[in-house]
Amino acid sequence: MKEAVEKLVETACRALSGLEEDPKALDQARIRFLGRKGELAQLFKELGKVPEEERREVGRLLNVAKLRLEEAFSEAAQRSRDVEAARRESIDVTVPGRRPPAGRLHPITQTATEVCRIFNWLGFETVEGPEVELDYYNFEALNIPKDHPARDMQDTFYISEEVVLRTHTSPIQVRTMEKRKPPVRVIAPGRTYRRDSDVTHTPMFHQVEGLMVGKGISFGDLKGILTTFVHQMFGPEVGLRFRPSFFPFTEPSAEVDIECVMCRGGGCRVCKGTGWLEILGSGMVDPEVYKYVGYDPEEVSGFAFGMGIERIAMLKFGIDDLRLFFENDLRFLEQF
Ligand code: 2NM
Repeated sequence: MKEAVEKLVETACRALSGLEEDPKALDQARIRFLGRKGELAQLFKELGKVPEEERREVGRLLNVAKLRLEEAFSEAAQRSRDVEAARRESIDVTVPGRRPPAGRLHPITQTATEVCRIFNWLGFETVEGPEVELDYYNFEALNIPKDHPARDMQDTFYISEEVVLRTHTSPIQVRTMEKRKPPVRVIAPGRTYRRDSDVTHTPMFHQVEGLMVGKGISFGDLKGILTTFVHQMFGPEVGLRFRPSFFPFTEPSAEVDIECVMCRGGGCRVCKGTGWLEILGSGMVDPEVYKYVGYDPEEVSGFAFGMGIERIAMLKFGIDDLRLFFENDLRFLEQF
């Protein structure tokens, strides 16, 4: 009897191998060995004929054999399902691939890049400079007098008596003029810093400034270049106006307003009912500045301008809160 049990397990295991390719044969083999009238059930029936003293031991062996066979068949059935699934699986090469998650440029970077792209197209070269700047380049050489409010500790981050965080990107233009002989045509983007923090001001913000100096450059050139810029940036239908202003480093100076991009000039909350939005400052470079950089004001003339990138980006994308640019909330940034 013991030999019969062992033999049954052996035969069943041998019969099983290779059957995963053939689910029907596997099912038949399961019925043959484990079925209600199968070979194992037959042996259980014969347990009654086993002599009393061996019956316990043979019974135990039969139960072990049953567990082993059930396990072997259940594993074979799983292998059979795996083979079937693998057979079914085929690759549709026409299905579009999954996109790997990709980052993007910050809206401020996008806007600064777009402004520079337009001026590059107009022949301006992009130049950069240090954010930690000498008082000389940030104020002195720009004709900003010692008692000017911009120089106040209240408005400027001082590193030391002579060193500041630049409050505008104009020092880049001064450094450029110092290094190069006219004609120069440059655009200077970058971070700028002022001790200011409220709903409409952040202590760090971005500017792009431009400079064009050479023989016979006039206020007409300033108007032409800035008009072309506005039409490229906001659309050819957008009107603009030049309004007299004052900067220590330009004379005459003008601020440029564009028709409100929200209400198209009709008057709304964004333009405070005026129909106009201020977008940049400009002017003819003051002869005083040329003295600092070794240019002869009798020989050359030129214009300069500056704009805040956050403001341009808010108008271009219709954003009403400056602080969104600095929170780095992906729900905001993913929209650009
Ligand atoms: C502005 C407005 C007007 C400006 C002037 C210069 C330099 F260096 F040539 F003198 N750079 N940038 C300038 C002129 C900047 O920003 C509102």
